[in-house]
Amino acid sequence: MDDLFKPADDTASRPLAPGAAHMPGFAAPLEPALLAHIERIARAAPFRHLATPGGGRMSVGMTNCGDVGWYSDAAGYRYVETDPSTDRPWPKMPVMFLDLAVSAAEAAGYAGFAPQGCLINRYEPGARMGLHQDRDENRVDAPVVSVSIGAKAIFSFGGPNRSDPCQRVLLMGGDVVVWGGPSRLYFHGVGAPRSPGFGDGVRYNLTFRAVRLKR
Ligand code: MD3
Ligand code: FE
Repeated sequence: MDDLFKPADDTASRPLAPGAAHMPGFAAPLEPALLAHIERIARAAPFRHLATPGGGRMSVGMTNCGDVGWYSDAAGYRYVETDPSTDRPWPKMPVMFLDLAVSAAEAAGYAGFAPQGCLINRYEPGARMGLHQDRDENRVDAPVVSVSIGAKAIFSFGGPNRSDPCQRVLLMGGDVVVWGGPSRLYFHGVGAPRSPGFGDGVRYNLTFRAVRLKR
């Protein structure tokens, strides 16, 4: 039981919810390189504001890299192997992205994570993501690894039911969150509070996902 007397460690992972871990600063040294990859990926597969099945337009700009990418239009939410805007495969997932996701998952207790896709979200000032579940992966056995880059944001997460009370956590650039196990289908969202300190600067979020395509 060595762990009992370990000193507090600011870089340690914190349990957020059952099966979920917040790892403050886990990716901080990589932020500039991650940003350079994002900019390169976006030249081949530009950020776009996807249409929702209900006729809305997402305020978050999105693109993907890897073998599968998340997409939404009037036909619904799904993963696709080619970018519908270019009919070309999504840009290859950088080795640095994959290494980061796999090592974060392993540090959180999910050995063997093998994501096929990375959704890249871009939050410009005022962008937000309403409360939702990540269900389109068709793989509740694998975690989602989330990497925050750039501006900070308030992240809200509740429980398995939309009406469950929400907790809030401040995510900074360089933070990683791994969501798996019982928390994998928890409702969550990203707010854009109007208070000072929020809404200036662009935030990116990478989410790494293991996906089983519905054919
Ligand atoms: C909680 N993106 O793209 S992932 C998304 O900051 C999304 O852009 C967030 O939610 C963002 O779908 C960060 C956070 C996340 C992902 C999966 C979860 C939180 C989760 C699964 C269960 C509970
Ligand atoms: Fe989500």
